[in-house]
Amino acid sequence: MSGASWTAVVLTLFPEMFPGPLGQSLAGKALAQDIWRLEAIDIRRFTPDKHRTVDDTPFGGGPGMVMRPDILDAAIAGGADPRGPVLYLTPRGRPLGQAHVRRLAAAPAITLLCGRYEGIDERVIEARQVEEVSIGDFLLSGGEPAAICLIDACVRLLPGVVGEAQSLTDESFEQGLLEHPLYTRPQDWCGRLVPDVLLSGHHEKIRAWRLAEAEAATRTRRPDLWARYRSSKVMATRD
Ligand code: 9WO
Repeated sequence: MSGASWTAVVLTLFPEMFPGPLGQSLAGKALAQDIWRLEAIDIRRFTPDKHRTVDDTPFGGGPGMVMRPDILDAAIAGGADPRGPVLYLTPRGRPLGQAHVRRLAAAPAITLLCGRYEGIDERVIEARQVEEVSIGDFLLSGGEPAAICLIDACVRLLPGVVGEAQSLTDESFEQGLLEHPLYTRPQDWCGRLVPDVLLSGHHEKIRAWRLAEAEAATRTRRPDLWARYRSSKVMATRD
Protein backbone atom coordinates (compact mmCIF):
# COMPACT_ATOMS: atom_id res chain seq x y z
CA MET A 1 0.00 0.00 0.00
CA SER A 2 1.37 3.39 -0.88
CA GLY A 3 0.83 4.83 2.56
CA ALA A 4 -2.01 5.60 4.90
CA SER A 5 -5.42 6.42 3.47
CA TRP A 6 -6.52 8.41 6.50
CA THR A 7 -4.84 10.58 9.12
CA ALA A 8 -6.14 11.84 12.47
CA VAL A 9 -4.34 14.90 13.84
CA VAL A 10 -5.13 15.41 17.54
CA LEU A 11 -4.35 18.72 19.25
CA THR A 12 -4.20 18.07 22.98
CA LEU A 13 -2.50 19.00 26.26
CA PHE A 14 -2.05 15.27 26.86
CA PRO A 15 -0.43 13.70 23.77
CA GLU A 16 0.62 10.79 25.96
CA MET A 17 -3.06 9.75 26.06
CA PHE A 18 -2.67 8.62 22.43
CA PRO A 19 -2.81 6.14 20.80
CA GLY A 20 -4.15 4.59 24.06
CA PRO A 21 -6.99 2.19 23.21
CA LEU A 22 -6.51 3.07 19.52
CA GLY A 23 -3.20 1.20 19.65
CA GLN A 24 -4.95 -2.06 20.46
CA SER A 25 -7.08 -4.60 18.56
CA LEU A 26 -8.34 -3.78 15.05
CA ALA A 27 -7.47 -0.07 15.16
CA GLY A 28 -4.00 -0.83 16.52
CA LYS A 29 -3.38 -3.49 13.84
CA ALA A 30 -4.48 -1.06 11.13
CA LEU A 31 -2.21 1.62 12.63
CA ALA A 32 0.73 -0.79 12.52
CA GLN A 33 -0.16 -1.65 8.92
CA ASP A 34 -0.18 2.08 8.02
CA ILE A 35 -3.83 1.87 6.94
CA TRP A 36 -4.27 5.03 9.02
CA ARG A 37 -1.97 7.46 10.84
CA LEU A 38 -2.23 9.33 14.13
CA GLU A 39 -0.46 12.56 15.02
CA ALA A 40 -0.95 13.63 18.65
CA ILE A 41 0.37 17.19 18.95
CA ASP A 42 1.02 18.96 22.26
CA ILE A 43 -0.72 22.34 22.20
CA ARG A 44 1.96 23.63 24.58
CA ARG A 45 4.47 23.43 21.70
CA PHE A 46 2.82 26.62 20.41
CA THR A 47 3.16 28.73 23.56
CA PRO A 48 5.68 31.59 23.47
CA ASP A 49 6.28 31.98 27.20
CA LYS A 50 8.58 29.99 29.41
CA HIS A 51 5.65 28.84 31.53
CA ARG A 52 3.96 27.41 28.39
CA THR A 53 0.68 29.12 29.28
CA VAL A 54 -2.36 27.97 27.26
CA ASP A 55 -5.19 29.46 29.33
CA ASP A 56 -6.40 32.62 31.01
CA THR A 57 -9.31 33.88 33.10
CA PRO A 58 -12.71 34.29 31.37
CA PHE A 59 -13.80 37.80 30.34
CA GLY A 60 -17.01 38.65 32.21
CA GLY A 61 -15.89 36.63 35.21
CA GLY A 62 -16.90 33.11 36.19
CA PRO A 63 -15.16 29.98 37.39
CA GLY A 64 -12.15 28.28 35.90
CA MET A 65 -9.96 29.14 32.95
CA VAL A 66 -10.43 29.35 29.19
CA MET A 67 -8.00 28.16 26.50
CA ARG A 68 -6.52 31.10 24.61
CA PRO A 69 -7.48 31.64 20.95
CA ASP A 70 -3.99 32.70 19.82
CA ILE A 71 -2.37 29.53 21.16
CA LEU A 72 -5.09 27.26 19.74
CA ASP A 73 -4.92 28.99 16.35
CA ALA A 74 -1.16 28.47 16.22
CA ALA A 75 -1.68 24.79 17.09
CA ILE A 76 -4.37 24.36 14.41
CA ALA A 77 -2.10 25.98 11.83
CA GLY A 78 0.73 23.85 13.20
CA GLY A 79 3.14 25.23 10.69
CA ALA A 80 0.84 24.39 7.78
CA ASP A 81 -2.86 24.55 7.10
CA PRO A 82 -4.91 22.07 9.12
CA ARG A 83 -5.38 18.69 7.55
CA GLY A 84 -9.07 18.29 6.69
CA PRO A 85 -12.02 19.53 8.75
CA VAL A 86 -11.24 20.82 12.26
CA LEU A 87 -13.54 19.41 14.93
CA TYR A 88 -13.92 20.48 18.55
CA LEU A 89 -15.30 17.83 20.91
CA THR A 90 -17.78 19.53 23.26
CA PRO A 91 -21.20 18.93 24.86
CA ARG A 92 -22.31 22.03 22.92
CA GLY A 93 -21.65 20.26 19.64
CA ARG A 94 -23.90 18.65 17.05
CA PRO A 95 -24.63 15.03 18.08
CA LEU A 96 -22.31 12.70 16.16
CA GLY A 97 -24.13 10.21 13.92
CA GLN A 98 -22.96 7.38 11.66
CA ALA A 99 -23.57 9.41 8.50
CA HIS A 100 -21.26 12.13 9.81
CA VAL A 101 -18.68 9.48 10.77
CA ARG A 102 -18.83 8.12 7.21
CA ARG A 103 -18.15 11.59 5.81
CA LEU A 104 -15.20 12.08 8.16
CA ALA A 105 -13.76 8.64 7.32
CA ALA A 106 -14.00 9.51 3.62
CA ALA A 107 -11.83 12.63 4.03
CA PRO A 108 -8.05 12.23 3.67
CA ALA A 109 -7.55 13.60 7.19
CA ILE A 110 -9.30 15.28 10.12
CA THR A 111 -7.98 17.53 12.87
CA LEU A 112 -9.43 17.10 16.37
CA LEU A 113 -9.14 19.84 18.99
CA CYS A 114 -9.38 18.56 22.57
CA GLY A 115 -10.40 21.12 25.17
CA ARG A 116 -9.60 21.25 28.84
CA TYR A 117 -10.31 23.69 31.71
CA GLU A 118 -13.76 25.28 31.04
CA GLY A 119 -13.39 25.21 27.28
CA ILE A 120 -11.97 27.32 24.45
CA ASP A 121 -12.34 30.94 23.30
CA GLU A 122 -15.28 31.23 20.87
CA ARG A 123 -13.25 33.30 18.41
CA VAL A 124 -11.02 30.43 17.33
CA ILE A 125 -14.16 28.38 16.54
CA GLU A 126 -15.36 31.26 14.33
CA ALA A 127 -12.00 32.07 12.74
CA ARG A 128 -11.16 28.48 11.83
CA GLN A 129 -14.75 27.39 11.03
CA VAL A 130 -14.40 24.64 13.60
CA GLU A 131 -17.14 21.95 13.66
CA GLU A 132 -18.39 21.44 17.24
CA VAL A 133 -19.27 17.77 17.80
CA SER A 134 -20.82 15.97 20.78
CA ILE A 135 -20.72 12.22 21.40
CA GLY A 136 -23.48 12.42 23.99
CA ASP A 137 -25.29 14.49 26.59
CA PHE A 138 -22.77 14.14 29.40
CA LEU A 139 -19.65 15.92 30.63
CA LEU A 140 -16.14 14.57 30.42
CA SER A 141 -12.95 15.87 32.03
CA GLY A 142 -11.57 16.68 28.59
CA GLY A 143 -12.13 16.23 24.90
CA GLU A 144 -9.57 13.41 24.57
CA PRO A 145 -11.90 10.44 25.42
CA ALA A 146 -14.44 11.80 22.92
CA ALA A 147 -11.71 12.15 20.28
CA ILE A 148 -10.71 8.51 20.83
CA CYS A 149 -14.34 7.45 20.30
CA LEU A 150 -14.70 9.50 17.14
CA ILE A 151 -11.40 8.24 15.68
CA ASP A 152 -12.34 4.61 16.44
CA ALA A 153 -15.71 5.08 14.71
CA CYS A 154 -13.90 6.43 11.61
CA VAL A 155 -11.05 3.89 11.55
CA ARG A 156 -13.39 0.87 11.60
CA LEU A 157 -14.91 2.16 8.34
CA LEU A 158 -11.56 2.29 6.51
CA PRO A 159 -10.99 -0.42 3.89
CA GLY A 160 -9.35 -3.52 5.33
CA VAL A 161 -10.01 -2.77 8.99
CA VAL A 162 -13.13 -4.83 9.81
CA GLY A 163 -14.44 -7.92 8.11
CA GLU A 164 -17.59 -8.48 6.05
CA ALA A 165 -19.56 -9.66 9.11
CA GLN A 166 -19.06 -6.35 10.91
CA SER A 167 -20.07 -4.31 7.88
CA LEU A 168 -23.29 -6.34 7.70
CA THR A 169 -23.96 -5.30 11.31
CA ASP A 170 -23.33 -1.71 10.28
CA GLU A 171 -26.02 -2.02 7.63
CA SER A 172 -28.78 -2.66 10.16
CA PHE A 173 -27.57 0.32 12.20
CA GLU A 174 -27.50 2.40 9.02
CA GLN A 175 -31.11 1.29 8.35
CA GLY A 176 -31.89 3.12 11.60
CA LEU A 177 -32.50 0.05 13.77
CA LEU A 178 -30.72 -1.07 16.93
CA GLU A 179 -28.97 -4.44 16.85
CA HIS A 180 -31.02 -7.61 17.53
CA PRO A 181 -30.07 -9.72 20.62
CA LEU A 182 -27.06 -12.04 20.18
CA TYR A 183 -26.60 -15.58 21.53
CA THR A 184 -23.77 -18.13 21.50
CA ARG A 185 -22.69 -21.28 23.38
CA PRO A 186 -23.47 -22.63 25.93
CA GLN A 187 -27.02 -23.30 24.76
CA ASP A 188 -28.20 -23.58 28.40
CA TRP A 189 -26.49 -21.04 30.67
CA CYS A 190 -27.69 -21.02 34.30
CA GLY A 191 -31.05 -22.35 33.07
CA ARG A 192 -31.34 -19.53 30.52
CA LEU A 193 -31.96 -21.00 27.06
CA VAL A 194 -31.33 -19.73 23.54
CA PRO A 195 -34.57 -18.87 21.62
CA ASP A 196 -35.66 -22.00 19.70
CA VAL A 197 -35.96 -20.15 16.38
CA LEU A 198 -32.19 -19.57 16.38
CA LEU A 199 -31.61 -23.34 16.64
CA SER A 200 -34.16 -24.15 13.90
CA GLY A 201 -31.90 -23.67 10.89
CA HIS A 202 -34.87 -21.95 9.21
CA HIS A 203 -33.12 -18.89 7.76
CA GLU A 204 -36.24 -16.95 6.82
CA LYS A 205 -37.77 -17.44 10.29
CA ILE A 206 -34.44 -16.40 11.87
CA ARG A 207 -34.28 -13.29 9.69
CA ALA A 208 -37.87 -12.37 10.57
CA TRP A 209 -37.27 -12.95 14.29
CA ARG A 210 -34.12 -10.80 14.25
CA LEU A 211 -35.91 -7.97 12.43
CA ALA A 212 -38.82 -8.11 14.90
CA GLU A 213 -36.40 -8.00 17.84
CA ALA A 214 -34.43 -5.11 16.33
CA GLU A 215 -37.66 -3.18 15.73
CA ALA A 216 -38.90 -3.89 19.28
CA ALA A 217 -35.62 -2.73 20.81
CA THR A 218 -35.61 0.43 18.70
CA ARG A 219 -39.27 1.20 19.48
CA THR A 220 -38.82 0.83 23.25
CA ARG A 221 -35.34 2.29 23.68
CA ARG A 222 -35.01 4.92 20.96
CA PRO A 223 -38.36 6.50 19.99
CA ASP A 224 -36.39 9.08 18.00
CA LEU A 225 -34.81 6.42 15.77
CA TRP A 226 -38.12 4.54 15.62
CA ALA A 227 -40.01 7.57 14.28
CA ARG A 228 -37.35 8.10 11.61
CA TYR A 229 -37.36 4.40 10.68
CA ARG A 230 -41.20 4.30 10.40
CA SER A 231 -41.28 7.41 8.19
CA SER A 232 -38.58 5.89 5.95
CA LYS A 233 -40.79 2.79 5.58
CA VAL A 234 -43.81 4.95 4.70
CA MET A 235 -41.72 6.88 2.16
CA ALA A 236 -40.45 3.63 0.64
CA THR A 237 -43.99 2.34 0.06
CA ARG A 238 -44.86 5.59 -1.73
CA ASP A 239 -41.85 5.37 -4.09
C1 9WO B 1 -18.17 21.95 28.66
C2 9WO B 1 -19.50 22.37 28.79
C3 9WO B 1 -20.46 22.18 29.76
C4 9WO B 1 -21.74 22.69 29.57
C5 9WO B 1 -22.03 23.38 28.41
C6 9WO B 1 -21.04 23.57 27.44
C7 9WO B 1 -19.79 23.07 27.65
N1 9WO B 1 -18.69 23.08 26.85
C8 9WO B 1 -17.74 22.41 27.47
C9 9WO B 1 -16.41 22.21 26.88
O1 9WO B 1 -16.16 22.49 25.73
N2 9WO B 1 -15.49 21.69 27.72
C10 9WO B 1 -14.16 21.44 27.33
C11 9WO B 1 -14.01 20.02 26.81
C12 9WO B 1 -13.29 21.55 28.50
C13 9WO B 1 -13.72 20.69 29.59
C14 9WO B 1 -13.83 19.23 29.13
N3 9WO B 1 -14.40 19.12 27.86
C15 9WO B 1 -15.41 18.26 27.61
C16 9WO B 1 -15.77 17.80 26.37
N4 9WO B 1 -16.24 17.76 28.54
N5 9WO B 1 -17.14 16.96 27.91
C17 9WO B 1 -16.86 16.97 26.61
C18 9WO B 1 -17.63 16.24 25.61
C19 9WO B 1 -17.20 16.21 24.28
C20 9WO B 1 -17.99 15.54 23.36
N6 9WO B 1 -19.14 14.94 23.71
C21 9WO B 1 -19.55 14.98 25.00
C22 9WO B 1 -18.81 15.62 25.97
